[in-house]
Amino acid sequence: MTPKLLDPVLLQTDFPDLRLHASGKVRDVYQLDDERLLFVATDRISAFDYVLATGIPHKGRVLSQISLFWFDFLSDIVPNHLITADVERYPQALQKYADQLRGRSMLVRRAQMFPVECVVRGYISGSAWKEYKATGKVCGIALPAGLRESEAFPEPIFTPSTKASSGHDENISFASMCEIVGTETASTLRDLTLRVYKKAADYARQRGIIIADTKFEFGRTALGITLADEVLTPDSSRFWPADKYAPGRSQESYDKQYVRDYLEEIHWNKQPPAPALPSEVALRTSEKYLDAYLQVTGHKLDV
Ligand code: Q0T
Repeated sequence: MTPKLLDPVLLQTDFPDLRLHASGKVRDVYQLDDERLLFVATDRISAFDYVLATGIPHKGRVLSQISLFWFDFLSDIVPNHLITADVERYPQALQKYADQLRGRSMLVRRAQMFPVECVVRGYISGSAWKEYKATGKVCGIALPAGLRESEAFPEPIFTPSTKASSGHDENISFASMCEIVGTETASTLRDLTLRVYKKAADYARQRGIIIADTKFEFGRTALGITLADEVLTPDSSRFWPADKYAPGRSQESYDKQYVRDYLEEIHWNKQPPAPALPSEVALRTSEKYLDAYLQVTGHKLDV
């Protein structure tokens, strides 16, 4: 076994002279100028809504490289915000941070973001399963009776959401989305979301991964409606290993199952501060992320 314990883990970016644009649970976004942002994926991991004290070796690189793969794979359907992920081509002012940035960052076009999350679901899980059990519908969409948990929908469904003031996503109807972004834009975003999901999910299924659902964010750039943010990663999607799939029960998460199992085992009350992970849990989780990269792309990520 390789000495993975010694692999450096990045929990916090440190770019004292850059202007922070947005900081998420696991990613930091910097504003370079009016046209360009720098996206940096750290090795942070969240579970049960909190960032844990322990990082996952290679996670930031895996997520960045998975997004890059999909941007290229989907570029015949929709333009995306990527300018380059080649650090040597970043502006001079970033070169002193090249070692921190390599493999885990992207220079992207700044977009006027639409204030909606474009969620598509091929399989019924999570909040959609709860809503279906209670009402027989998901986001106002009528569905056949008798669906079992984790079953495929007859067709993938578009279930947009907005960031509620609580910070949690709130599901909205397509009609509400039309009021927020306009009917024409809403229709275009829905159609793009479904086309992108179908192409990616068909491909992933052939490679042994079920993409149960995923979330896209779009914005407007000089290229028109542009796919932004991270794309079809385990953090923005539910990836299920196809060989373990069976409807009628919840599915194990491809990437975070060891982490969730550990946190349940220690009876963490799911209030801050979030605990650290034992190194074997972090290392097994790291291997799952590396596996996800291999399974999606067909290539090993250099470690
Ligand atoms: C954004 C302008 O990624 C986000 O937060 C994580 C820290 C959400 N977010 C995206 C933007 C993007 C993108 N992607 C873009 N291309 N242009 N803003 C802002 N916040």
